[in-house]
Amino acid sequence: MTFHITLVRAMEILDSRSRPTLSVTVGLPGGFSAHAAVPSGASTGSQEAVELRDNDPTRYHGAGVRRAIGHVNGEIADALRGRDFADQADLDRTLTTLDGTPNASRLGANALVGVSVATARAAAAQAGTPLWQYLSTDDAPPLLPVPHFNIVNGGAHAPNPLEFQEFMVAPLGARTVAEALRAGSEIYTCLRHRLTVCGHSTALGDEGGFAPDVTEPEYALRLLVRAITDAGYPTGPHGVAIALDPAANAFRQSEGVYRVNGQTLTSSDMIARYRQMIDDFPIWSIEDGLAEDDRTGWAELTRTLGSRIQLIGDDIFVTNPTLIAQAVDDHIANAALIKPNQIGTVTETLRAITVCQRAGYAAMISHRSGETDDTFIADLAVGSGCGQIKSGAPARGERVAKYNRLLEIEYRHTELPYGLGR
Ligand code: 2PG
Ligand code: MG
Repeated sequence: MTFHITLVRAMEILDSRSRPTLSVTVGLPGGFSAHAAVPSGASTGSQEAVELRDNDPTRYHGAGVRRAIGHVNGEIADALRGRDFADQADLDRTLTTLDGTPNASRLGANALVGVSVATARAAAAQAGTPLWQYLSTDDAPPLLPVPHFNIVNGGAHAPNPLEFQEFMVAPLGARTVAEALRAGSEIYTCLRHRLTVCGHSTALGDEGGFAPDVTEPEYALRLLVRAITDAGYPTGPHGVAIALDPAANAFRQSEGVYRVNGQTLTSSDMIARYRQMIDDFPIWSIEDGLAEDDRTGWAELTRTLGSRIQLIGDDIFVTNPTLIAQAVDDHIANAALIKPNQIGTVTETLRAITVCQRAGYAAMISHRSGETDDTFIADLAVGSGCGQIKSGAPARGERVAKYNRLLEIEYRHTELPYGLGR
């Protein structure tokens, strides 16, 4: 699918946390132009591709992105405009070669991913292909993914004392995206009611989930189970299951030592705690249960719980195909979180998913805690056939935009199956 680029342009816009980010426009002949807006994380892995910020304290407290924008409008536009590309991989190779660093630190991963995603969208439009189809590979057939709704927020995403970052509900038993969204919304509403009844705040965290002033993760899990049953859904693999992202980097004290709810815990203590949680609650997936530098703990976690639940690596893998392949060799985790801006281009993102699929690892497509109304990850989830997506609560425009895009794809392409696909 060859294409010729006529226009590359970026401007500074705001994300959902009121921080600047890039909106990139790419134009192709025949009036085919498309935009992409770039997300931004708060709980980041140390090996993520570099998000370029201006660090100019006189604008946006240093968070401006004019340097990255300058790179798009200058060096990147000069290299791409007027050129033909054989396909997305060709374009992305040009971008990473131009940057010349292993972690996109010269031009900025925020600059590269914006150009890469906007080009994918424009090229798909020019070819008359839905974006999800443009992104599909030979490794898995397209599939409508199971949404994971983050309805209780803690950690780096909320000012409450809860160390665990994300408590998600996943309607595994739903038959369609529409059914799953309805379940997520009804449970969210029941949780709001339950929090009010219990005297907790219904303030929201960065991903639209509630951020009650609770500290004990088990207490939050009890609230979730109550909300699921209040909404009339069975819990578990045939109903609504729970997925956690403790994001353990953030409550790691030192290597292999963690602090949760006032207790100091070793990696083995954490694993025992997770095992008890799995026994007591309908948990089907845990992401970043241990910190990225705790590889011994991760191996033990995988040996102990890997046959019972999904164990996702986020901060430890940062969507990096090489790091995922290394983890497969080391028997660490059995799934990876996939965030395009952690690695920098669409092609590298697809490669990370392919590494997972060929190794028998699952993959979950993910938003960032700082988001825009961009819906690229919905198409990526469908096209890659990975069967799972998380985009925050079933509330707040920037979260719901992705879920609504899934609904639209489902409505237009009734032939697409829904589910985990495994
Ligand atoms: C995570 C993400 C998204 P952030 O840890 O999985 O939920 O958070 O974007 O802050 O890294
Ligand atoms: Mg995470």
